[in-house]
Amino acid sequence: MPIRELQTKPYNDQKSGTAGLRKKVAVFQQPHYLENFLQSIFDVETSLRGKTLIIGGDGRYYNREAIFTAIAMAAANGVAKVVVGQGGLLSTPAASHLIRLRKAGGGFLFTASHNPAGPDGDFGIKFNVAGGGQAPEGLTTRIYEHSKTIQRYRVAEGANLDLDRRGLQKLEEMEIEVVDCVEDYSALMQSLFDFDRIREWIKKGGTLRFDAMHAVTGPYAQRILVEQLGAATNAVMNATPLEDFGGGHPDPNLIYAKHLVDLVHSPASPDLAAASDGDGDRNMILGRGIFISPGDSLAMLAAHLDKLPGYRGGLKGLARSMPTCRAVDQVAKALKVEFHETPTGWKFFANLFDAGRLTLCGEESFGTSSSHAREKDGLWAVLAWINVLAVTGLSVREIAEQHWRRFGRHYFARHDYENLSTATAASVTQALADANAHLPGKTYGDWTVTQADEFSYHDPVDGSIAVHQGLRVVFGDAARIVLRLSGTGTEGATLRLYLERYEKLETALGWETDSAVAPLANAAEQIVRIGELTGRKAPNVIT
Ligand code: G16
Repeated sequence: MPIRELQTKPYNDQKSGTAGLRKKVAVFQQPHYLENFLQSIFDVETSLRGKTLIIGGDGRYYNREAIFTAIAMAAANGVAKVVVGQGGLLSTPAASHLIRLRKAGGGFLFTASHNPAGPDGDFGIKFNVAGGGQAPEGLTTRIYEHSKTIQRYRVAEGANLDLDRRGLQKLEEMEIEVVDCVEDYSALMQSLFDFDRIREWIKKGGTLRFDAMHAVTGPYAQRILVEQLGAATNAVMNATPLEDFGGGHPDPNLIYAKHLVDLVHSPASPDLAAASDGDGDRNMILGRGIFISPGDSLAMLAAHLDKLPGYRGGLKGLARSMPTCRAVDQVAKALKVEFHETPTGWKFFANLFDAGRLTLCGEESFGTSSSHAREKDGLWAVLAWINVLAVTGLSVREIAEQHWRRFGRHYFARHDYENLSTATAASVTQALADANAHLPGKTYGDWTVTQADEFSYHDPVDGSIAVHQGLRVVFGDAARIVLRLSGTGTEGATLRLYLERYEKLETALGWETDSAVAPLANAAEQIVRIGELTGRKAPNVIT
């Protein structure tokens, strides 16, 4: 099996977004497209030579082909060992954990997250570095620059690998270990949560429903929730990962997991219902008759985390991405712990974790996680909630209501305008950027603008600065409007408008989110004129 050096030409479009390179499957299927990107990584991140590389994916269409290519290229580029999930499966948090556990030089995670899969769907790759987190911006920029000049790539030809057989295989000088995708991750969860207490809670009648949405978390949820914790066999739905995710859209939110919303509003509701996404890093939490928004989930977990075994030492710090509602800020203040507001993108939390300044963080895009990994972790959040229910003996609704009475309530909604032309999307952000200087002091309904600017982030650990991280119009603590461009879409541009309203009045705590944020949506329209500039009457998706 010779190692060959093959000629290639650059594609010039391999710039990583919020979480790696995401494109239509057909784009990845172009000759040498994947090879170019992988070779760019090997050429730039030379420290992978002689190290272990973790490889896995969410099981979507093209996963296996991509993994074979990545392994053959790793062998030709001096990687000492590849650890790959059986069948090519590894959830994103499990892969992040394996990178840390095996002290690997990095990992390739083949996923386009919650984006639909199949021949006409999306594919993607995240490159995670030693330490388990996503490659920082400086590194992805260097990889992109290199990909624009690449002329050749290296590959070991004629490999005959079996991804379904656990154990050791060899390719050239490189060792390949196929591992059970759940085992190490489940051991980590057992070290963080009180499995005995949860088992007892389930035995006494606590009920669960977890939707794996035919994506990667099926085997994880089946093993942990059903086999290890004793949940009923029907507690895990859609547990078999499929190449097209069963034709569904594994984005755990009020639109794509509406059946769970309907379930919790029916007499058949379990005590806790939850879902995760394509690669297992997102989560949605529901209780009987109630949906817990991601910002609330973060704040509520922060308030209860020290009751869970892995966190008894207390919290080192809390953080959220800028557009995420400010509920957790209140908890940080009450607990007197360090607090950080970062740009969108999980990679910004990694430095804080590594520096020991962060224990728990989250994002409005249904992401929550802790210092146990360097990625957000869907099943972790679900287990944390179950553990909180088991320890407190309260229901999801009781926990939420108790929290709102103590801290007040942040109503939050995100309006997405998808598939706009780049020029149209830019005209909207420009309109707000132009208006910003004149906004402070202006009044909209009950609210007066106290600050209007573009968010930039100064990393307190390495001193790097990230600019252009979203526009915000702040009405003191009472409300906020945020506008930014998505970095994960694969078709046209997506604008996200985030609306947040804070109420402390007891009478206001049971409002419907839609009506609570409606006056803010009107204010946003007056300020930014999205309808007029995009020609859209309404957003495509509201979550
Ligand atoms: C990725 C990132 C997240 C980010 C999300 C939304 O999530 O890992 O940190 O919050 O994208 O990004 P955007 O608003 O730019 O579309 P995932 O689950 O898609 O990997």
